[in-house]
Amino acid sequence: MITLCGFSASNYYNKVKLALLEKGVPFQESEVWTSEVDTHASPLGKVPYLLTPSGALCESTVMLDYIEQQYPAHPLVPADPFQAAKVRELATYIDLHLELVARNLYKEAFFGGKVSDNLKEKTATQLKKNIAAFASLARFTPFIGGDTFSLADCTAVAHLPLISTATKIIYGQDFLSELPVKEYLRHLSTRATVTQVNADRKVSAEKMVARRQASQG
Ligand SMILES: N[C@@H](CCC(=O)N[C@@H](CS)C(=O)NCC(=O)O)C(=O)O
Repeated sequence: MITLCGFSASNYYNKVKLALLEKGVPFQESEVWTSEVDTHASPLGKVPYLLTPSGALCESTVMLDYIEQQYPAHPLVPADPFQAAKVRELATYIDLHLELVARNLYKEAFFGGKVSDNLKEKTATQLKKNIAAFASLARFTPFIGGDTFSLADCTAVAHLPLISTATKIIYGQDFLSELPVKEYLRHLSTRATVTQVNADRKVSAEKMVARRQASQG
């Protein structure tokens, strides 16, 4: 049995959890907050990480690749090497060029901190450029890469709502609003797996807020 460590309010945790649920892989969850991470398993102290019978693994994309190879049933990547690469290309765009850039805003958007005006400006310019590029790769027909659910959907479902919310809070405008993201997420939320991830996320987010309030006295 493999164990997914982290917490359900984390978008990277949910990317991996959704893949495990979609593939029907038996797994257990271990709630680990960032202050409690085993740095032998995840040396940068990040969640999620995976405990497997062969050892620990960190980095969500690496985990998805391991899960895909270890449990080939219900594939999340097409068999054709080029189509498989296209799915990974899309997932990489969302991870690196959208989420990682929008992450600059989270401190102020979600955690009561402050982000400098300079960083907000730089992030807006970068995000606009990257979202336009992403738009030329994404399909939404009805899945992010075309007519089949793939690991790029696990990435999109986990990250796109955060990018919309963060840009709306910081700039007063959802930077993804010109793409059919709302319809896409609505359609995806009819899947039992996504419903479960979203329900667990809400409970975990409330717990996270309560923990923060308790630690601030
Ligand atoms: N590249 C990592 C990113 C994971 C990540 O940033 N996780 C966040 C939670 S969503 C975290 O652990 N942040 C705490 C930290 O960076 O110290 C992955 O794909 O797993």
